[in-house]
Amino acid sequence: MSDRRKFVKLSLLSSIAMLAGKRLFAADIPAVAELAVPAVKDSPVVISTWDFGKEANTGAWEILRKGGRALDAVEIGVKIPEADPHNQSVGYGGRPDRDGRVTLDACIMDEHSRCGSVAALEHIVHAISVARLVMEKTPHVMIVGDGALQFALANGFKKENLLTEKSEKEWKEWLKESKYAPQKNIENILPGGAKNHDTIGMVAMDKNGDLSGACTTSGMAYKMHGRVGDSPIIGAGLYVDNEIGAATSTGVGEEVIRIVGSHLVVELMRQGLSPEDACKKAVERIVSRNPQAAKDVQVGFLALNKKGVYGAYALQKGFSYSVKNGNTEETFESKYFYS
Ligand code: SD4
Repeated sequence: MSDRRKFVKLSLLSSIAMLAGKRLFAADIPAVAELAVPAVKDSPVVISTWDFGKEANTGAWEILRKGGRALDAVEIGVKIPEADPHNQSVGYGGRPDRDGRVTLDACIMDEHSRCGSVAALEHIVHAISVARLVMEKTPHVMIVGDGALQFALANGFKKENLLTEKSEKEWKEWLKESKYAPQKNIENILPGGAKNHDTIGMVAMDKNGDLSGACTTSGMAYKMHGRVGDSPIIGAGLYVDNEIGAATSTGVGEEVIRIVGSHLVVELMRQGLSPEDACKKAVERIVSRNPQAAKDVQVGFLALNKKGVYGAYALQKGFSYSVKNGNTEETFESKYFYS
């Protein structure tokens, strides 16, 4: 752990102790999972996948710092990369499937275990907001494909072309070989060597100590039409249990779905593991179940517990995550399994 990170962790633990009315000495610091404080009231925090999570966190923080709800924060936060045409893995500008169609997957979950999801949604920039409406306005959890589009249009969303010139050009280049070949930590090497990650997964805790999460993506570039990854699947790409913590994932969704990854991470935290250790165990589960595939792809988990402690772990080097709270705004490199 870097000195900076140790310092942040120590500051966080000191704040927890202060909130609990105790003075903290280095020798007294218990293992994070043993802390007896139920939630860090007044200490909001937001964490999200990858370096571009930093910008999304800034949006979320605007809600959190004013005492707003984590659910609103994560929705506002992930809408930033969704609207960014330069981000070619989320929302507008996302890379298409192999038929040249941009299809989006997204889900959202709140502190009451309410959740909503859309998959294979076309023509709507803010898939996350459609997912939230599924949660709030329907008796269902998940709506896919044409049904999701119809639902969005009926609720006032605008139909748009999400395929930008840049993404279209790259897709046409890809068509020359038409090779769907997930690569280590990159998932697909694109013409010109550009990287093809990634999804934004975000989890946050608000002033009241309540947790929510959101996850949104255009999925794996050049996937088969109709392919759905982990990101919109509650329990796979995202899970929130307001008593315990929240987790989200990124990388090759098929590997995450097989172990119902984010739910597994939360359940491991319930058993007392720290967020980082829970993420590590989930990664190890992927390796033990499918060692052949695990060697050649990237999966990263990110988790936040009810005490405001966060952590991550990935299969391969290269997974980063961004954190924002009252003390810090930083991007960290995750630890990883294959050195
Ligand atoms: C998916 N997990 O569709 C997403 C994509 C992703 O790195 O995160 N790529 O499988």
